[in-house]
Amino acid sequence: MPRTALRICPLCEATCGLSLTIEGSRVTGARGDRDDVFSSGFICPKGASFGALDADPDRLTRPLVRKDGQLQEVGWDEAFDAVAAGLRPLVETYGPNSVGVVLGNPNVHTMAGALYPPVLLGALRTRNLFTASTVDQMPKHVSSGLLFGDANAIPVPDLDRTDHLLLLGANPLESNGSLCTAPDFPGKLKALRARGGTLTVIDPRRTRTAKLADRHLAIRPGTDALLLAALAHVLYEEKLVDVGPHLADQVQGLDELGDALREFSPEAVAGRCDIPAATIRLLARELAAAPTAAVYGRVGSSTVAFGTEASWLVDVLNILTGNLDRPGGALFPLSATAPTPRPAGPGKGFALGRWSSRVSGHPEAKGELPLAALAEEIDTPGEGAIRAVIAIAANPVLSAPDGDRLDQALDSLDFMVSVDPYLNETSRHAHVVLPPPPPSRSAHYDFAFNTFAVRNQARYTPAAVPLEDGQPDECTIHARLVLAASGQHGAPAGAVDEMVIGAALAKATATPHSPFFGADPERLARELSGGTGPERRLDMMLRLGPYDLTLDQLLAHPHGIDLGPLKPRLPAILRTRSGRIELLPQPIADDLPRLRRELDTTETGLVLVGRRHLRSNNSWMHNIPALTGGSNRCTLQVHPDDAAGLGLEDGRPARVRAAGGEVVAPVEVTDAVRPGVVSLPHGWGHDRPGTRLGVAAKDPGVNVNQLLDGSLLDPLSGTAVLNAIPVDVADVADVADVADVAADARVPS
Ligand SMILES: Nc1nc2c(c(=O)[nH]1)N[C@H]1C(S)=C(S)[C@@H](COP(=O)(O)OP(=O)(O)OC[C@H]3O[C@@H](n4cnc5c(=O)[nH]c(N)nc54)[C@H](O)[C@@H]3O)O[C@H]1N2
Ligand SMILES: Nc1nc2c(c(=O)[nH]1)N[C@H]1C(S)=C(S)[C@@H](COP(=O)(O)OP(=O)(O)OC[C@H]3O[C@@H](n4cnc5c(=O)[nH]c(N)nc54)[C@H](O)[C@@H]3O)O[C@H]1N2
Ligand code: SF4
Ligand SMILES: [Mo]
Repeated sequence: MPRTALRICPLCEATCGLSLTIEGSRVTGARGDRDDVFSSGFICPKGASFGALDADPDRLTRPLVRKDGQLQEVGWDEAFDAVAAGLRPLVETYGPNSVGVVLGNPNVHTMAGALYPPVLLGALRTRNLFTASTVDQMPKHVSSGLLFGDANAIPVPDLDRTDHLLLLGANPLESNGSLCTAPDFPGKLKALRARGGTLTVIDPRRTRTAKLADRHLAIRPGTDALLLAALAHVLYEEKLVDVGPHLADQVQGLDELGDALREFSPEAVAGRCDIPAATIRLLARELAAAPTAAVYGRVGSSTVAFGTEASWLVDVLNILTGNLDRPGGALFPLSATAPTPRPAGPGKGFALGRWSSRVSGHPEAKGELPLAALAEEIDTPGEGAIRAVIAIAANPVLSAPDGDRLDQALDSLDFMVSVDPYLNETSRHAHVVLPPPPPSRSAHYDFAFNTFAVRNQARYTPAAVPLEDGQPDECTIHARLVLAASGQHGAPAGAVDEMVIGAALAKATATPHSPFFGADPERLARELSGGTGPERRLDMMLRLGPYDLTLDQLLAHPHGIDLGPLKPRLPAILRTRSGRIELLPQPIADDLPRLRRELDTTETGLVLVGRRHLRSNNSWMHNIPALTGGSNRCTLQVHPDDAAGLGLEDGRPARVRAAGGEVVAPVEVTDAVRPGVVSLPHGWGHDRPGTRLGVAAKDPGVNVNQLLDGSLLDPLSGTAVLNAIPVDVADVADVADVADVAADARVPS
């Protein structure tokens, strides 16, 4: 008899509730859970393919250990023996920095990824931490750190209540939203328009989101910071700045900011952005006049040379129009596992560049070094070089700049361990691969995404299908990895959770504003409920959190507990040294001359931008037949005028060349991209030997990130520039040595 079980979808940031149909141990269907307090039944094609993804026959089911050069299946004890034997001598001989830790995107989609990497890093004490943030949202962390003193305090647009949304470099109709967790983002945008609100989309491509908007402006890629600076300029010039009574005492630097933006008039930026000055003025006036409004920018305004400036200006505009921290504007969510807010007052502030990378001297941001610098930190010999890598849910060979160099660098390591369900472009280099079970067999709670959710709520779904005999869940894998990496190999996995619980409760009971101040930590530990270590930790975090919830309450409400719409949270959220919002932070002021120089740039050559497809997710969903094919293809989109000018034809292969290399991809002529811009999606290039991705390898596509050499970064955040890349494009017939180019670029036959 089929049964049903609930499972929060881990496949994108929208965190929809799914209702799975299960026959035996197999997921045979997935529907939206209509009773889910947050998603109310919404589902997308990826969620609907949960069963196929869960049962992908290419998923690894047993650990692999390299023996005589070959990866071979072994038992779990042997795998962890190999991890300890591989890592410990390197740490002991060369020190903690000889181990690089690489954390990829799915860590924010698993409980294990939230609960254990911090413990691993605490135990290892390496400064060589690289994550997907530096190919994604690090500019936002840096701007929040500087403005609010807390890199994780990221305001989200109040989608359900706003009257006006200015959206830059995001395509939620395909991505389903990011740093703004909102199941049915498309429906929320339609509802905004239906209630008379205004949606403006700034994107060099006419995306599905742009088609839904009142107004679409096809900006020249890489120039959002200029546009936003001009919007702020108009607010000052036309005396439209009004931070509102709620922020009046909380903002410092208003006058200084006005001075700093003086040169960025609409007339000065119009040519560069390719948006008329009159339109920019209109946008600014509308933003100021709207009863409530929110400015929201994502990947296309983040992974660019001025990513931190643009991210900062997004919030600056929300502040200048009085929309920060008020309903309908941009608000800070309060998740159920956030520590109880401390009383308002000055904090430690946010520091950048407390250390630097060894080879290029890139400053750290939020304790991380740029993922773009991982290859050079491995392949540049000398004291402090990385000799071992722990990669968890990461595929940087495809997601980071210059995959070929990284491919070779990873191959040269003394030791590498991957926690990954697939043998793919990155994990194929590992000496040990530790595969987590499929998602139906993992419990789920969204520690990360609930801090970006447009409505406060808490939902927990236990594993829908029991684990197979002997298969550890991903939390246990992480815990054993922590022990093996830190010289405690052989200790019981549960010891890690109990250690964390002990430390957290000791701290809480000694913290005056904690609800547990003065209590006995050992008694509190005994009172925690939950059948596993991670459940006990979740229970503890809920109890220590702002809503006084417990795991048992979540279990009693399988469709979730609604905690209401977002509420104002200032000033308690501020951790700046001044205790106020620091509108013009020094590192940004120091970087503004670089943005001013951009006003004089006249470069108008062809540039490349990325794109996402609804039925895809970064580099790891090309192996599911239901999610591939159709329009989900690795094509080079080119505007008809450019195609004509360059002699490109729809369907024919074109060679794209840039600083880091070249690739050959089929041309798709479409006026959805603006002239002067071409677009390739990322996460493709599944044709390297030694992988086990049978479906993906049949239509491998090319790795767009091979076009990058890793040297182009947003300097404040260390984030790789992935959009607005200068390229040249030619029909392959026009390229001198076609055969060589084709072989290099591994054109699909
Ligand atoms: N050119 C260009 N490059 C980009 C981007 C772009 O827009 N343009 N986007 C960037 C962005 S925003 C991001 S976030 C990065 C993403 O890049 P990565 O962080 O490398 O993430 P993915 O490509 O999603 O690869 C995820 C890996 O995790 C594995 N995995 C999947 N599920 C699980 C699980 O449950 N547990 C574990 N342990 N592993 C799992 C997959 O098999 C895969 O190996 O790519 C970036 N790269
Ligand atoms: N279906 C699907 N969903 C996903 C993912 C996926 O791969 N597929 N990945 C997930 C991840 S890791 C993330 S971070 C989120 C990202 O979610 P989004 O930020 O919504 O990402 P994209 O869909 O890449 O949208 C970026 C948009 O920026 C535009 N753009 C490029 N350059 C510029 C520029 O200079 N200025 C402006 N204004 N726009 C520009 C691009 O044309 C593109 O439409 O999506 C998540 N959800
Ligand atoms: S929108 Fe995201 S969370 Fe919702 S079903 Fe689709 S992939 Fe899953
Ligand atoms: Mo991302």
